[in-house]
Amino acid sequence: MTADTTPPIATREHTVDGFVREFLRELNFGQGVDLTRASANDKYLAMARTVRHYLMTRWLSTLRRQGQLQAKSVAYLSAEFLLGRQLDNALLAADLQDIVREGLASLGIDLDELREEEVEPGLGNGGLGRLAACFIDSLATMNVPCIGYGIRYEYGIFRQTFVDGWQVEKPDDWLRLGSPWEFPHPESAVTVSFGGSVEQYQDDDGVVKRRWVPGWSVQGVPYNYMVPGYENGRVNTLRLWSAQATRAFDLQIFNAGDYAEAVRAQTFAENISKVLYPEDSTPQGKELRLQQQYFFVACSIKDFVDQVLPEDFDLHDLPERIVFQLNDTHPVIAVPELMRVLVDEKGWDWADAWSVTQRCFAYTCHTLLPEALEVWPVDLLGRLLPRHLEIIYRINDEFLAELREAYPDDELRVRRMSIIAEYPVRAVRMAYLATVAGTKVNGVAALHSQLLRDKVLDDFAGYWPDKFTNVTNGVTPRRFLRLSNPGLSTLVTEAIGDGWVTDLDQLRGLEPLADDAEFRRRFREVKHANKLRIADVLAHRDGITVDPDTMFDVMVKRLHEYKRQTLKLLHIVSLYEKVSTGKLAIGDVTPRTFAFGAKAAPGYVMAKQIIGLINAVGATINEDPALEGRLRVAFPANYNVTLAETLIPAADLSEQISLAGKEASGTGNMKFMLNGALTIGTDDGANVEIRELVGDENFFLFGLDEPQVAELVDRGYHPSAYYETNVDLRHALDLIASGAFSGGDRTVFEPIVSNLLNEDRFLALADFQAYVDAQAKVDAAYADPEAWTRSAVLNVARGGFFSSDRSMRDYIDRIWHTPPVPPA
Ligand code: T68
Repeated sequence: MTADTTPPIATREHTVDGFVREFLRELNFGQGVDLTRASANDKYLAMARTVRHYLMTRWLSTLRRQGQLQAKSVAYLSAEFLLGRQLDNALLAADLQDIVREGLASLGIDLDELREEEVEPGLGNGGLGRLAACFIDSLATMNVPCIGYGIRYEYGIFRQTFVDGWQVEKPDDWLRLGSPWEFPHPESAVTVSFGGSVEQYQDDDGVVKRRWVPGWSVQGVPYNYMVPGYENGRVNTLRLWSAQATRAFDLQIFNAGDYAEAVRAQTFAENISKVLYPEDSTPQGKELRLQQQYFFVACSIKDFVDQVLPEDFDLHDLPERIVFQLNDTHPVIAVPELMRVLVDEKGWDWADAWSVTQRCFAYTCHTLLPEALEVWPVDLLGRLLPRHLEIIYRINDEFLAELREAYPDDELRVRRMSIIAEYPVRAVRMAYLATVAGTKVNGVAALHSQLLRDKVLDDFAGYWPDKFTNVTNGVTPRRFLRLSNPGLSTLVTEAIGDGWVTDLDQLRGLEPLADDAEFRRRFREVKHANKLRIADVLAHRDGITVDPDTMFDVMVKRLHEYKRQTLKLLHIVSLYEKVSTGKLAIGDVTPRTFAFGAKAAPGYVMAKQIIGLINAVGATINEDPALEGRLRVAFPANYNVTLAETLIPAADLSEQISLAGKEASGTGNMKFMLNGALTIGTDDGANVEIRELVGDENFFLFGLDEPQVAELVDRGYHPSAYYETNVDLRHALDLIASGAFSGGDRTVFEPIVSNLLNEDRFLALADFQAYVDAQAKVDAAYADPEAWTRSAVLNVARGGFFSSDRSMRDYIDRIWHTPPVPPA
């Protein structure tokens, strides 16, 4: 018998007493306070650290096993991970919810109160960042090796406040009270360089080569986060990088006696990971942003090659060991970086390096808006990353040569496909670089992928038809059903067992219950309880009162013209106008609470105007005694993941009303469906698939479809024609223009009105009547609670497809080919 030399890993006692002992130890020895003097934050931190201990054994053994097996992994490269609060998810994964609640209660502490202490890490703007968080949750739950790589922003997405109804941004200093979920590893810091120049030299064999002589460097310090699978013993890793000044840099300047300059240099370096750019879908082309992008991918590649892989690993086998998934174009500079590492640092020849690189990357596109496709002017890129620009030029030269062979008589096409744009300035088109370098390119919903192939990247799809694929987005059922909607979770589990938590297709088992009156009664009871819950949150968090006996009509998403919050607003204003002029009896209005949640990018003037208008209309309606109990607008500030978790389960109606052909997918739409809301929506993004699954009779479709939009725009769109011919629309717009919502001042919202009348890029006026008609159908349907509930139950039952576990299966089958690795 050979002795087992593997060192043991500590475990924890899964009992109430065991937990209490650990908790008190953390409180006393970790926080340095005793229970009687502990603040809520002390208790929260101690509890969080105790909970993470319970996941530690699994984390260490996951890492150990991966070290032994060297199984193929996914490296998910994303500038954003919008994680949301961590505590509940950790409790769920470790199956500790009851133990912790009971243990804390025995000490006179209420778990729910401590949960409120957690500040969510808002390290993302919206859908793209939240998708990344759902994906890593699913991979851990499905036992797939994955490492998430991103940036540890010191300030996440800004905290939104309203002053007189206008958005005012406040910094999100989420780290202020301590961050118990992260594990810093300064000893594993890596160095990343920028600037300088490229020089020619001869290697030992006399071959002329080029190499980068950088101008300055920073350090990337890794902070590790646990990504626990659901009750499966696996804990994957999310590694976020924080920028710091290099010690060498510091010392040099310190030694030169310039203390102030040394401190300035330090601040300069730390700026790189200081703040998340709050622009969603509109890249600004700022130098600091490119610094962030290069910073985190260079850290990640270095980390993977030098620290994760075993020392003797042959990099020719890299494509068998890793796939770098590019979450949009933000990490695409990783492509020339890997080439630089292989060619310049490892001394490979170009063709070998390109062959390996091409097999290591895959690219997900998240947009259709032309203005959202990132391009970097060559001036800027060449100044910051001169060697990378050379490498990009060479990739492009070889690609264009290949194209000229394929299309000898079509130089126009060759130029269209160039990675380098010539106009308005010479610039690198990052989406093209990603498409050329990736094994696969995917869109995020069926319609989106189709439009990518047919419109945005049509030349590429013609050249490489097999490169293009679709993976429809999904959301994690752990966070967005099991945790966020305990009432519905319990009801579902009682009906079909709890297998749905990891196999969401099992929700199909609920279909027959849509016809069961008792089940429907209980379903309504849950919805009502969820409304009471959000009413309580809104009262305490925002001082907003809402009536749980009204229909909850909810539109939550980033404020963007293409998403058409204005269309929703026109509907509300029109209703208000009709009631206040007596054209519509208040008794005939379905009582509704219109809930909004939306942040506008700080520099997006029109979006901020629209926020002002929503609040102004809301104030007018909410103050009107005639509308009391009938119409109400609730616009809580600072919509974030935490608020979503209570608001979505309370919704009756989900607003998904973007102009067809503009929303890549949407994921909020899926969360609403799974929580039993009916959708009013256009034929856009994943709405198309939602409607196919749930059936026309359980979905309120309206508006132009994508081909109709294209045709109308081609013909020449004139919004004023709709204003002139549609009385209701005219009255609504006139009411806004009259100053009725701005104390009589006609100038305040004039830009919105004139934009709609003269430009209306997203065809809100064209879809207005169809939208109002669909809302009338909503009213009629809601008037029959039994039929409505039946539809709501069917929405839940048919929503299983939208689990991010399914998305992950699709990525694995179509792109990654990374089999699961079950625990030992
Ligand atoms: C969203 N994109 C899509 N972008 O709009 C949405 N952009 O349809 C889709 O469901 C979601 O991605 C997930 O695929 C974004 O969220 C950004 O947040 C973003 C951030 C920085 C720069 C550009």
